[in-house]
Amino acid sequence: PVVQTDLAQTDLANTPLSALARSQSLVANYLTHAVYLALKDKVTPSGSTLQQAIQSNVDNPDSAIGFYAMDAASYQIFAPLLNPIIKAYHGNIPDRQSGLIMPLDDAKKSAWRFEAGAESLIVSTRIRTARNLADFAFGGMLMPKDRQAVQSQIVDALATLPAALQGQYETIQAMDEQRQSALIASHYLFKQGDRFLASAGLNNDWPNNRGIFLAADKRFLVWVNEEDHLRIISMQKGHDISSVYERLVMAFDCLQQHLNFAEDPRLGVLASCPTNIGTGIRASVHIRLPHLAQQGERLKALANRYHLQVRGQAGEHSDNAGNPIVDLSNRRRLGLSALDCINDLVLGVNAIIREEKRLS
Ligand code: ADP
Ligand code: CIR
Repeated sequence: PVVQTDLAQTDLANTPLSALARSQSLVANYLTHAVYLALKDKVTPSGSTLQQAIQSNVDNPDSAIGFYAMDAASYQIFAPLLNPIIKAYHGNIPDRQSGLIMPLDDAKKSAWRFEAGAESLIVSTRIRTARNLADFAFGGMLMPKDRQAVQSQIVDALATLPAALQGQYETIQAMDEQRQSALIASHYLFKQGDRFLASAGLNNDWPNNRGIFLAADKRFLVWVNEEDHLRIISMQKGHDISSVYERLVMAFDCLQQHLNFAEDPRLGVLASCPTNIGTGIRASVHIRLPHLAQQGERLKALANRYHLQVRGQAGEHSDNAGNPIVDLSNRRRLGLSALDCINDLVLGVNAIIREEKRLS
């Protein structure tokens, strides 16, 4: 149940924060009067404040979470607000986050089997992990010169990838519009941030110093300076999730030798959005569900039971009305290993496939 923030009853009702009284986000739920007073004058190393971190929620009362961290230190400084949000989203905060990205063992490999019939339902499989460089502000507070430095460090690291993963880095600025829309439509490239990201500062100086690295076979990608400094992505058509994961491990092992990622012993990798901390892993399938996709609430309830999230085929917050293909992904990323995140996906997708078959 949602406990409404008590801000509306106070003399803070005239601040922009009063907007939260109309929101059912996790921020609105946990930003009590006392927590607000304790945090309102704090300033983080990048110069950001609570006001900036929750601006996306103030502008967008329909936020589910409502918080964007502007730097790694925000996770300590705003802990009285963030800790309950993190627990509510991920389920717990571990004493230690381990197993960020690890090799796939044979036991897991054989456990990662999709239900019979998956081959005709699963269109494609993708695993991404989010990372930020420890020595810079996160995207919402990144100044143009620093965004450029982030991009150039990442491009240098990409040059060291093994031959099988080599490809090209393209800036969005250098792309013509046609190529940009074609890459977005084929699910490779990110679009300009939506209203949630815009209010968090993540579209500042768009599209400068943003881009995408695409391996020659288009099965390995890195997004630069989208919501996080890096989104490291492995994807391919079909449902061979072990191959998708093994490719991600190969790329990650190389990149982590050249880049210093923001991490916390308990919270794991740190990200702009608190939903992406821990392992940063979102493993997803695009899956054709002719029956369940038409029964949104039923699909969502089933997905919830298996710790999965349902998105539209064009990504988060996309309108998917009438589309039989949905995006299913693991919801929890903190307090479980990368392998466990993917286990969540496999178990949940199998249950959903069984239900879809029952309905057909
Ligand atoms: P994120 O980058 O956080 O994972 P989005 O939901 O914005 O989040 O998705 C980004 C892009 O990745 C979108 O174009 C989406 O369609 C694409 N995508 C996600 N999962 C898959 C998948 N399994 N197969 C193909 N494309 C995918
Ligand atoms: C929100 O609060 O709704 C947006 N800032 C997006 C949150 C991230 N989405 C998610 O659930 N993984």
